[in-house]
Amino acid sequence: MDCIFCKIIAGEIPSAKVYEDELCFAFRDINPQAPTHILIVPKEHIASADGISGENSKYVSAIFEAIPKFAAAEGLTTGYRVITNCGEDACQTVKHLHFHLMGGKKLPENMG
Ligand code: DGP
Repeated sequence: MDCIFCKIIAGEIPSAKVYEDELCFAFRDINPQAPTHILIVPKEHIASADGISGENSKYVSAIFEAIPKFAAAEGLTTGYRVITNCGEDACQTVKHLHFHLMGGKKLPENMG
């Protein structure tokens, strides 16, 4: 499958890795929108939030269990934002489910 995030997980494309376990992989966004901008992805290819089901939701649980640990490690004591873009209207550019963890500054209130 020609998926850039699958290639990052496999180590075929370099990334600034933050964390990895058997279910999820986290790395720094190549085009950061905030001082901390980490992408957390499931190790199984799921195309978007629209593909989450009872069969694969363990990946999403693992990601959301890891997020507070990343936030603490990054010193995001005054808050952070977690978003996922799903599909064309949300401008999803990489078709592998990913959650953006952003913080380290006051983020804009308006999200579109
Ligand atoms: P989205 O619009 O939600 O699909 O965001 C995709 C994000 O992925 C975007 O913020 C840039 C990031 N990205 C794309 N290609 C690469 C890459 O090769 N390496 C890294 N680290 N990030 C990437």
